[in-house]
Amino acid sequence: MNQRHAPDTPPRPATRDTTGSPTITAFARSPDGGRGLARDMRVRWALEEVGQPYQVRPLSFQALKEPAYLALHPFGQIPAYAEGSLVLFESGAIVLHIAEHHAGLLPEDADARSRALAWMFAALNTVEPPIIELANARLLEAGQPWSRERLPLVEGRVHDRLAQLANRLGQAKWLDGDFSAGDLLMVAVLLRLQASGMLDAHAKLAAYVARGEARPAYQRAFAAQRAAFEAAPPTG
Ligand SMILES: N[C@@H](CCC(=O)N[C@@H](CS)C(=O)NCC(=O)O)C(=O)O
Repeated sequence: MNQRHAPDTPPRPATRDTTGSPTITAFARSPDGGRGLARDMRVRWALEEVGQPYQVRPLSFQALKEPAYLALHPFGQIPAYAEGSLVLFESGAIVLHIAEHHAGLLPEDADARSRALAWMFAALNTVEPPIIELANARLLEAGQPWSRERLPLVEGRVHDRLAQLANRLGQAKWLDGDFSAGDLLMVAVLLRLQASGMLDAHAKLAAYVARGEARPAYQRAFAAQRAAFEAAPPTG
């Protein structure tokens, strides 16, 4: 998908972009080393699924905390999304906005649509929190005297959640019928576990994630964020 990289300044919500395409914010150089784990990736993926061209405004960590950006994103994080006079933050809200305005990510049938929304919430509210807790336990709490003792508890909570999800998925390809925004967010969340090897204990989920990654739209989004990482000069 065509992208233009704009300078290190936040999107201007009151200014309609002359290309008419939305702008998303992303790390100028992602701390994940271009592995596609930052939350701009799920928005890029959704935009690619629906065939909507977009622009990326890369930002430094410092720029995220400046007042101009905080006016757009109250928590000083990526991604933010600007489209005409609309500015959104929270990756889930942005993916929902994209899914509501384009065909392909939410079913037509009202009940099926509600179930897809339930899976979007489940990905972000029920599955992602224990995964983030595990990342925090491993990275931020590693030096604490109690961290070794606590880690198995945190890992256990992740495994419990994965087992429940694998059980519900069963032999199905996607969570509820055709691929939806619920699957997109769920796969994006589960990908955060890939390097840990924890998905290997849940073969159905590992295969589910691989199906998500194999989608051409995912591949295009991944390549775009990877190219951005590789083009960015190293910091520090
Ligand atoms: N719930 C938010 C979380 C956003 C978030 O945590 N973004 C991270 C990158 S993946 C970030 O900007 N971290 C930098 C910081 O918090 O200073 C969302 O889904 O958009």
